[in-house]
Amino acid sequence: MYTSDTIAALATAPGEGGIAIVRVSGPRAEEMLNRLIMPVQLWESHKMYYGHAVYNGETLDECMSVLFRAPRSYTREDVAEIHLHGGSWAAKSVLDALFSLGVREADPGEFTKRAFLNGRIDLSRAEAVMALISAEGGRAARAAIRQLEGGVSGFIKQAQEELIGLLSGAAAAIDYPEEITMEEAAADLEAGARRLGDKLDAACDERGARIAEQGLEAVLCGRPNVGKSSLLNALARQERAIVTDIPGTTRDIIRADVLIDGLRVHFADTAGLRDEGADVIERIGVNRARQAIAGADVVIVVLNAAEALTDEDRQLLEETKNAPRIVVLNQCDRVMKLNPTDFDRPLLLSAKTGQGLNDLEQRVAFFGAGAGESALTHQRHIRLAREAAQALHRAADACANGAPVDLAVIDLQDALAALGRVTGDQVDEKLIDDIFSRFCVGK
Ligand SMILES: Nc1nc2c(ncn2[C@@H]2O[C@H](COP(=O)(O)OP(=O)(O)OP(=O)(O)O)[C@@H](O)[C@H]2O)c(=O)[nH]1
Ligand SMILES: [Mg+2]
Repeated sequence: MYTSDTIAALATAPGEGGIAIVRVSGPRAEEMLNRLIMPVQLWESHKMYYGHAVYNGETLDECMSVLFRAPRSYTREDVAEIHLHGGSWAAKSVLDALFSLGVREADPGEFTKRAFLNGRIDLSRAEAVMALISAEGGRAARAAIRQLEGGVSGFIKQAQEELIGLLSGAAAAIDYPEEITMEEAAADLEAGARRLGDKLDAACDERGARIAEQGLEAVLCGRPNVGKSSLLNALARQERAIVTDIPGTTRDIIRADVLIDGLRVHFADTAGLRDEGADVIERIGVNRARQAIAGADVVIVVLNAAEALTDEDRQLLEETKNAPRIVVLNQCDRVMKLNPTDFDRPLLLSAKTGQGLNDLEQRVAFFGAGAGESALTHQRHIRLAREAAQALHRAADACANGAPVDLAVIDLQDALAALGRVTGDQVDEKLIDDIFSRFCVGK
């Protein structure tokens, strides 16, 4: 067990709140309860006791206290929690009392760091704790919870096992040349390394990770007056953008964030695309619109169903034909001039009546489907998994080019070391400190 002193910190968010929890971890946790909590208890593990926090004869607060005896605690050390009334005064005075009794103030992330050093969680789970604290959308939280439950560790462990299998196959060929020929060994190694490299590459889908963590960028575009701003307002359920019947109303990019089935979608309304008749400001807006289209995860091409196609419409359809896109025939509450069969899976919609709005949301969400569900979502994991995949592909290439198996073995060992760094089987202290210092105090 990692030996340590006794630390304490506020475990709940600072400021006003229903309760404030002071957490103590280390060999002196029980002693601290005995010194501060009245009446004195036998402190049966995992049981809440009612009492008062008293120090130097002064009652600091009424409280509920609990002792989690090692190893059945968050850090695997003895952990005491004192639940006080919210607001900062009671918690601060209890913490001050603890510090004056020789308990040290915890560093950011130190509780979780102890959990890691005592082997209760691995590094990827520790990072998940941090991701969960800062997760915003439902999907980011789910990815973090999956990581916390060991989904990432499980995946990496399985990859490590496959790698060890490949390594022992190669070792067998080197040690027992009469049992297995080098050609056979090289062929097996090549196939196995390639397969595992591809699998790791697939798990490093950065787009999926980014969408799960930061949300999906959806850009509304089209020529002036087709109803882009009306559509943005309908999606946002509030009047974000100015709507008029004057072409060229929107100049700047207007954003609205919407949560669709737990996926955060950032909708952007843009200036109507036209080359002629636009003043300087509108032309700048049109340039911004083009940039937004280029960077979008999904482009929503808005057409006016009640008017015939114009050259601008045709140009936009041509420009976006290879992009992830949805073609919307808006204003379908009016007499239709456009024929839906002329378009690729068009969506009939009316920003005015709301018809088709749900379908649009579902179609948009589809572009984020699966994002972060199976993939690695953490930048550090992605970097290491990619490093491992590259080493595996190098090993496969070496085998394919007839290089000796020993050479491929070196690459396989590199891959194994990279995977080991994901879960912390092989980590240096600096990295551990870096990771835990990004936590907040009390976690
Ligand atoms: N009947 C009907 N009118 C609509 C619909 N959507 C928009 N409009 C009208 O069309 C006009 C233009 O709407 P906007 O939302 O400002 O169009 P826009 O594409 O943002 O236009 P620009 O900002 O100029 O590029 C307004 O008068 C809207 O009320 C719709 O679905 N049905
Ligand atoms: Mg507009």
